[in-house]
Parts: sequence; structure tokens; C-alpha cells
Amino acid sequence: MNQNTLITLNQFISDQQNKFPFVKGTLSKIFGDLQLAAKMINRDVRKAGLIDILGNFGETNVQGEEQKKLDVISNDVFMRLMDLSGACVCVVSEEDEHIHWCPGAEDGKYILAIDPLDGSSNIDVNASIGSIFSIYKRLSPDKPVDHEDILQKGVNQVAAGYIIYGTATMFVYTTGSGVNGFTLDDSIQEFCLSHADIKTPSMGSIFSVNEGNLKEFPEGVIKYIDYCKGENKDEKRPYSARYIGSLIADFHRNLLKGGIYMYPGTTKAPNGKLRLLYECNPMAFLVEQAGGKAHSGSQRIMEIQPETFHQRVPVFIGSGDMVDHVIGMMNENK
Ligand code: P6P
Repeated sequence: MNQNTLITLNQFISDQQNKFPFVKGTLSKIFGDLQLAAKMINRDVRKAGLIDILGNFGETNVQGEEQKKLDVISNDVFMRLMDLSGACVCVVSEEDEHIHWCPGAEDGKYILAIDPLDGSSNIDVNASIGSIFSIYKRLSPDKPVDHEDILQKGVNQVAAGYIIYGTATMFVYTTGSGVNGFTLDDSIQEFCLSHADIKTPSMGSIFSVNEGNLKEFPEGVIKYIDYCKGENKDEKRPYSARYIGSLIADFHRNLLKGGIYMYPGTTKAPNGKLRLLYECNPMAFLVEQAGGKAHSGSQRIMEIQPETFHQRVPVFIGSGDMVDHVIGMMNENK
């Protein structure tokens, strides 16, 4: 790609759509709305310290987590835009216990799953946070949507991505033909292609995990973390421990530099913390498209058959060789 070429996200999506002459542009419309949501949330995140939207909303969400005001605002932005779009029949959100049915969109072709603002515990301390989305096609357009349409395996995703509100705001996504990253140019309010065809290194020297839970991890994970800390100059060990407490920030750094993010099951929470539909599956789609791997410890994340909307699964995601290594150690120490 000519480095002097400015390619906006809108242009990129339009070019991609032109490769499929028979498509009607509905998915492109959804991407337009996701992009607008990103810009609106970015605006609010960037001024959160200036107006009274910091702190807790005073309610808890279906996860039992205290809702930050920006969580609620972000969720509302996505829902309002999807309602206006009519392209999605419904939205599954981390912030809502029940499905959000988009009014008048009973014939909509797509289903959206979102984590409207992940890493919200970092909002008040100005660390990077983000929004995650996953898009499926309904299985049978000739009958009303039911749970079967919503609880699809990750391999059925037609698109997935995230927006990271960090030192720069980036829109990173895949539709199954590689991963591309777009950085928001505030001066023109356009996402511009900055990271074309992202590929993650097969091996890295960063491991991301909350070691506060170490004693509760499976034996194989404990041994792998100990391996990461061992001395071996040729293998660049000890690896660097990097854990921000914001999945998107840790994932994005590891995607570009190589590394592994782990949220294992523990004795108290055997299924870990992260949700399958709108955290693990979209990130798994992205990492596999970039050449990496995503595994639950028992199986490939995108092969898991979801049973409930807010289902949690353990997750080991990032550089393929590192994921293989920890899964191998888990299997040896069952
Ligand atoms: P812990 C944020 O709530 C989140 O879902 C991820 O973004 C993050 O990686 C993880 O939880 C942090 O969880 O238990 O380590 O604080």
C-alpha cells in the first residue's frame, strides 16, 4: 500500500463491498453506524473528566457489576443507532440481561452482540478502554428470530472488531479477509487506515494474566506462568508481565507485538470471567484472522456451542505458539 494514500474506513468498506456485487450494502450500513457510535463514545470518553459522567451509575448490570455512567451511555448509543438503522433484528449486550429487539426490524438480516464499554473499571483512572462487537447473520430469514439465531458458534460470525479509546482511538475489524486497523484523525473525524492486514507474531515475550488469582488456577497454567518467569536468554525469558485490566488494551498490544492473554477458570469461577458472545468470540475471530489462536483450555473458542447469552468461558488468546504451549501444559497436568 502506498504510504501516501489516505484510505478512510468508509472508503475501505465501500471497496470491500464492491468485491461482492450481489450484496445490498446492509452490512456496510451497520459498519457506518458502528463507526458513528465509536465517534460518539470517543467524544464522551475524552471529556469524561470534565463533566459529571464519571463514577458509578448507582445500578448493577446483569453481571452483578457496578455500572459506570459511561457504560450506560455507551450502551444507549449503540442501541439508539441500531434502532435507527433497521439492519439488525436484535442486539445482545453485556449491559442488558435480555435481548434488545430493534423496533420495526423484524426482517433485519443481522444480529449484533456488543460489549459497549469493556474495561470500565479503568474509566476513572484514564486507562485505555474499548467497545467490542460481533455480527452474525440470522439462520432463517423466513421465520421469527429465536435463541438458535443468537446462540451461534463463533465460526459463524460474519464480522467482528473493537474500538480502543487509548492514546489514539482505533477501529480494528475483520470480515474474514484479514484484520485492518484504522486510526481516528480528530481534525477530520475520519478513521484512516493505519494498520493494514495485521498479522500477530507466532511467538512473543509478553504474558498477560491477573496473578492475584494464581493459587486458584489449574496446575498447568501455574506451571506455564512459572515457565514464563524462568531464565533463558535464547528464548527471551523471563517474558514481560503486562496486565492493564482492560481486555482490549492487553489484546491490542499483544496482537501487534506478540504475546498471550489468559483469563483461566479458577476454583471459585471455573468458567473464568470473560463472556463468550461479545468478548471471547469476536477477539478469537480477530486473532485467528491475524494468524493467532484462541482456546478455552478444552477447545477452540470459536467452536464452542453457546448455551446462554452471557455465558463465560476461560480464554487463552494470542500468539499461536504460546497458546499451544499453555494448552499443552494444561493437558499434561490434568
Ligand atoms: P480482573 C474488564 O472488566 C474485563 O472484562 C477485561 O477487560 C479485563 O481484562 C478483565 O475483566 C479484568 O478482570 O478480574 O483481572 O480484574
